[in-house]
Amino acid sequence: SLWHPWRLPSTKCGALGLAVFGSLGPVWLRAFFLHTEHEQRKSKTVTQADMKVELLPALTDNYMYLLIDEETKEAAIVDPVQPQKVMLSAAPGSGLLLREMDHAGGNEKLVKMETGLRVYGGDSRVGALTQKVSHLTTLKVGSLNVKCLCTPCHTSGHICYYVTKPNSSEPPAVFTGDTLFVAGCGKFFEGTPEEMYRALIEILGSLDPETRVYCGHEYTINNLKFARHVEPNNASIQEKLAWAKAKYDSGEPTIPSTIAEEFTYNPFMRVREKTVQQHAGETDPIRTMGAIRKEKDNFRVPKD
Ligand SMILES: N[C@@H](CCC(=O)N[C@@H](CS)C(=O)NCC(=O)O)C(=O)O
Ligand SMILES: *[C@@H]1O[C@H](CO)[C@@H](O)[C@H](O)[C@H]1NC(C)=O
Ligand SMILES: *[C@@H]1O[C@H](CO)[C@@H](O)[C@H](O)[C@H]1NC(C)=O
Ligand SMILES: [Zn+2]
Repeated sequence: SLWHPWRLPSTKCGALGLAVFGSLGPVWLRAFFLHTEHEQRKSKTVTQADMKVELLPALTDNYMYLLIDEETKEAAIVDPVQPQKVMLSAAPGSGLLLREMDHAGGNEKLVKMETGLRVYGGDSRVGALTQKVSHLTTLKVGSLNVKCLCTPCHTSGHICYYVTKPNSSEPPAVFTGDTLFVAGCGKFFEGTPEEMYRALIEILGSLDPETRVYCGHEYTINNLKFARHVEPNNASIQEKLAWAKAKYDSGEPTIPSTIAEEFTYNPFMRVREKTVQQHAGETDPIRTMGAIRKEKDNFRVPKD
């Protein structure tokens, strides 16, 4: 093929993607994550028949992702917040393709490393952006289809990336950056409760319920403590919190979850439930969204 897109969803500044586009034709790179010693947080690989997702913890609580199409070995990097942890090397005629990117700043570094690297995103503020995408723009990573979903609110140009393999019986994946977290959502830095309602309930909430959710930060425990505060009697929340604490204690990621699961414990996905509305003192889902976000902004997370 003429070019190899690597796309990345990103967190803070909208989503990003990368492709390698050599001036003399496609440049194939081998991409891998550098696993440094004594890392507190473990990496993880989720392998399906048709796609592989590698999670690499970065900074304090971020995640970077490598999305690999098993059929063609093309890949994309999502949210390369710490580009120095993504290794790219020329791999003529072979192997893994790599792409890399970061929480904005990393993009410039990568593009400097590899001229021709393409960066996709929904926001002109994204560093080294080479192609701006919009709602329902489709991209390909090898044989995988990627659909861009505009979910403005945390930032006005935020994009989530929904990845499917045509005719596959395996679940899709969605990279949700700082829009949807496990059991939580991003702060409304540049948006409104209406926008987050549209993002979480109407857009992400209508994806295949089995879709794997890969988010931008490991905030699961704190999010579940807030969820428990909102719905103290909900067993789904208690169970997930106990599970998340066990994962945390062994240094393992709590990612991915699924869209269906999020509807059982994420208060921001549950704003249509009476229990959540009653906690907020509201009867309207969008007003409930605004009220619980405001409450979480000031929530003091209990020790346990
Ligand atoms: N450092 C704080 C929050 C940092 C923060 O504001 N993170 C942004 C994403 S870059 C956010 O949207 N957090 C969601 C929240 O706190 O509920 C934490 O660990 O919870
Ligand atoms: C998916 O399956 C349909 C019918 O089985 C076929 O026509 C189509 O070409 C397939 N698409 C891909 C991308 O394999
Ligand atoms: C807890 O959440 C579940 C969804 O997992 C819901 O069906 C149930 O009604 C909730 N329980 C309470 C007590 O709110
Ligand atoms: Zn963030």
